[in-house]
This record gives sequence, structure tokens and C-alpha cells, in this order.
Amino acid sequence: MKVIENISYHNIYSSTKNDKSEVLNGLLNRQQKKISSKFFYDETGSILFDKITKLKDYYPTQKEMEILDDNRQEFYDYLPSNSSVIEFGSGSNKKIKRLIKSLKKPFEYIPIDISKDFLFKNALHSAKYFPNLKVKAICADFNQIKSIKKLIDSKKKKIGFFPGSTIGNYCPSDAKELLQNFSNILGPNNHLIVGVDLKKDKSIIERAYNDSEGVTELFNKNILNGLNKKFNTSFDSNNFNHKAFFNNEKSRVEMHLVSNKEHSVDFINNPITFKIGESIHTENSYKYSVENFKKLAESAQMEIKKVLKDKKSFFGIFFLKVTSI
Ligand code: SAH
Ligand code: AVI
Repeated sequence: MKVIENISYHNIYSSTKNDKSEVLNGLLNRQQKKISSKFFYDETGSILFDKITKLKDYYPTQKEMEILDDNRQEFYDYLPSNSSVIEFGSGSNKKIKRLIKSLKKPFEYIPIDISKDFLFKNALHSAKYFPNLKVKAICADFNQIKSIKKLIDSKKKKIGFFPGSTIGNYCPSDAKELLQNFSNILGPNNHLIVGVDLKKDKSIIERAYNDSEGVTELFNKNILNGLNKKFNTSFDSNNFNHKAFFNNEKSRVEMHLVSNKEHSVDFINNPITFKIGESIHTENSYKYSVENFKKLAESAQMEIKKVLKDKKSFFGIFFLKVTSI
């Protein structure tokens, strides 16, 4: 078997104890139960998300790829050569392939993701696809800034890449903090390229989260299977229905799991009780106007250099620059 020499693997994600209290806190004694959307991403969750990205109804991936394909020269001209390319929440490697091909002599590729097996598999794929590029795969939670920084050469020029509108899964105040954390990892004068799903007709958005093939429903319910594996609980996803709708006032899609019967689930000796119709809020997906996203980036002390959109203005890729940290 051929040994692949241009890849290294780093697993610094180890926060099961914090995860346990975070999940428990979200489910116990709350009017609106909630689970953080980061718990979607065990290996099955990552595979299901990847299936979502190929659905006709899920426009964000198609539109972001269209922007990457139609603007290769913009990326080539604007972004510096010989940089470390750091991808936050890398998932599958179809977007990074396009970005790397548009860059001048990238120095190395550093995908960072919480979903270890999926990350390592895709990083290996990237290392084989780009045999002259160093690949350093880091399994971590975005908030592990100090440990992530230790693995990255501070002297290199850096291009951060945060595609997929994963920024939309954070409420605006957390999104601001996340941008500041990324600025801290990247350092002053470096670049961050962020994919952002834009505001549009509600029916188009709602269809993307209620797809006709039912993959989003499986993805939503799989969060419970993930908890069962991680914490040895016995949630039964058949006791819940998928619900996703656009909340106009907050400009976000909300995903919920709605209990279809009265029942109780034991979570490490804490009974979590559900009434019929009671929901667990599993995800927010904020949709921004270009102006509102610019304001958010400015509030995180980032400079907005350029915004690229697809032909229908469904999706935007924002070129940001770190000013101070
Ligand atoms: N960038 C890809 C995948 C988006 S899905 C795309 O555009 O298609 C969101 C990705 O972020 C998943 O791969 C998930 O595992 C990762 N992720 C979510 N929360 C995270 C966190 N807190 N820390 C690190 N990675 C996270
Ligand atoms: C990863 N993230 C940006 C996706 C989104 O659209 O908010 C996750 C997703 N949830 C349901 N479908 C896709």
C-alpha cells in the first residue's frame, strides 16, 4: 500500500464532560428544550449532511459552488500566494478543492472539524488529490482557540475559509464572537472567506429544510441517535416529528423535534419529560442581507473587502480581513 506522506492527523477534541453538562442544561427544567447543533455531527450526521448538500431542494451548496466556479480569477488575483489555508468546519472536500485550485501556490491546507472520522477520511482524500500540498487535519471544537493556535505556524500568511453558511448556525452575538475567535487564530492582516446564506423568498428557504426526499428529517432525528451513542441514553427518534420553519422576525430557520407522545427519557439519572407537542429546538440557520452581514463583520473588527454573489443573489461569499485581535 502506498504511504501518504503529505498528511498529519491531530485530535485535540476531548470535552465529553462539558458536552454532558451542556446537553443536560439544555434539556432539563426549561420552557424550550434545546440541543446545540454541533451535536448533529457524528459520522452518520456528517454523511447525512453531505447527502443534504446534493439535494435539489437544498440550494445553498449549489449556489456557493456556482460562486466558487464563476469567480476563480477573483480568488486568484486577490488572495496571497504561499499561504496556509485553514478551513473551519470543513465537512466534505468539494469546496476546498475548488478554492485550492484557484489559489497561487498554497503552502498547506489545515481542515478543522469536530467530526473526527469524517474529517480524517476527507483530509486523506485531499492529500491524495493534492500530492504536493501539506495537509494537517485537526479535530477540534472551534472554541479551542489556544490549542488550535499551538498547531499552526504563526509566521505563515493565512487564508481562513468558512463555507456552507455554518456562521448562520450561530445567533448573531455568538457569530460575532466566533469571527473574533477566528481572527485570533488567523492574526492581523490575514483573510477570512465566509459563505453566507442570504435572505430570500420564505418558500424557497422552507423547502430547503423540508426536502421532498426526507433527508433533512433523518438528519434532524439523528441528533438523538448521536446522544444515545455518546451518553448511553435511550431517546427513540420515532417519538418525535421533524419540524422546520422560517421565523421571519428573527430571520432564521428553526429546526425542532416535536414529541408525538407523552414520555420520559432518562439522561444520567435525570428524567427528561416530554408532553405531546413539546419540542426540542435543534438548530437555527440565520439568513442575512448583505448589509446585515457586513454590520456583523464590522462589529467583530473585520474589514469587508469584497462580496461575491450567485446570479440569483441567493448566497454570498464575503472576503473579510482581520484588522486587530
Ligand atoms: N463546510 C462544509 C460543511 C458544513 S456543515 C460545507 O460547506 O458543506 C458544518 C460543519 O461544521 C460540519 O462538518 C461539522 O462537523 C462542523 N462543526 C459544527 N460545529 C462545530 C464546532 N463547534 N467545532 C468544529 N466543527 C464544527
Ligand atoms: C451546516 N449548516 C449551515 C446547515 C444549514 O443549512 O444550516 C445545516 C443544515 N440543517 C439542515 N439542513 C442543513
